[in-house]
Amino acid sequence: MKTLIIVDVQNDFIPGGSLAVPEADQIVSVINTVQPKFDLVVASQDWHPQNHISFASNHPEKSVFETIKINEQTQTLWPDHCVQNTNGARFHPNLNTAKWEAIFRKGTDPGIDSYSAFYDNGHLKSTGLAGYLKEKGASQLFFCGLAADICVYYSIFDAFKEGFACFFIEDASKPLDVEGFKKIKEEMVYHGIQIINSSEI
Ligand code: VGL
Ligand code: ZN
Repeated sequence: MKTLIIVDVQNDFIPGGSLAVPEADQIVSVINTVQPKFDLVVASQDWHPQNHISFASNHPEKSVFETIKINEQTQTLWPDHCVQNTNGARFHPNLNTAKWEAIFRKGTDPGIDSYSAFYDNGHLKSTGLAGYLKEKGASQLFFCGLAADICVYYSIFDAFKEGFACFFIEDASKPLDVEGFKKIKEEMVYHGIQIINSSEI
């Protein structure tokens, strides 16, 4: 069963948003084109409270994109983004949501960040996505969205560890850091995650 997981295609990650991913607007029509090819479509939504620990604005001595240590973990400090119930947290207005069966929200706990659609960054709490997909009988998971090198990447690796066959749809995703993403793609190939284009689905 082919399942599409659309990661964080939200206004704050689109050019003009507070944490814009270059060329992110270009993937919206690609995602809309591929959705009918799937048996199941779900999405994740970054959904932070204003006092979220990942916001540089909540650490007065620190600046945006600096890293800090929280409970032994490295945390990048981001501009405020995807604040619950704001326009920046909404999905891109042209994204077709008609086929989505469920939306999994993440990053809601003020004290811990959550890049993956499956688990928070400390792997302490699950969003329920893995159990949901298993109950639905999903076997092949296709990932797309934003940012390819952060939330898509963490989601794919969690899914891979859960035993799902994973595919990354390259032309339906964009990274924040194009250079750094080259290494991540090598890591994907090494682990048997297939990198494909939307035309191959
Ligand atoms: C993301 C940074 C912080 C993402 C979310 O969706 O890739 N990146 N929060
Ligand atoms: Zn976030």
